[in-house]
Amino acid sequence: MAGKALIVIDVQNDFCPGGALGVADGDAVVPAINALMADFDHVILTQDWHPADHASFASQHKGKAAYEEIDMPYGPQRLWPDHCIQGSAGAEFHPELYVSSAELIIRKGFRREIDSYSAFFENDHRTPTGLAGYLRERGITDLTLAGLATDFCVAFSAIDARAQGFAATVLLDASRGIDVDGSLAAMIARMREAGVDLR
Ligand code: VGL
Ligand code: ZN
Repeated sequence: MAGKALIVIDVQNDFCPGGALGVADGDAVVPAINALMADFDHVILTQDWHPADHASFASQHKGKAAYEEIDMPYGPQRLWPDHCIQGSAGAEFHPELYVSSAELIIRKGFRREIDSYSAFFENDHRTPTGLAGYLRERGITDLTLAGLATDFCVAFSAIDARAQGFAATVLLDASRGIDVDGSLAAMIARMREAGVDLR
């Protein structure tokens, strides 16, 4: 198991029911993910971590509403309700998640002008988070991903994992999607094309 890591994506209060960007049934992933942790030598968490004036927030764009898509210098960007603001209760991990099992917590989306869905690259698909280097240096080759949301941060992380040469499995039962404009089906198809093992 030395070469295998569990990557837990954004299991934070704001993505759980009642949160600012609550994913339906999002909190249901917590017991499944906690149980999985014991099977892995490496557990890594990601944490969406935005400044209060982040450019992915609809509130920063006059006349735009949440869930609309706009063009940013780095490409299309969907707009969201304000969520996962640095230091806020909404940005904290779900209180029942076994956070202490994690050897690394990777924060993303902390630069005002660019969003970051993937655990590997910001949304320009070029600026690395450092995760690939961390995994390579530690001899980790096989990734299992689960968390929130299936069709955004989980999917982009899994697709980038494949592009970076890692084996990637996504556990759909331990993930939940947002599903805006058919995004869940579209991203499941894109993951499959990228060689992600969907279970
Ligand atoms: C996410 C939308 C905005 C996610 C993060 O974790 O999937 N989705 N920020
Ligand atoms: Zn976000």
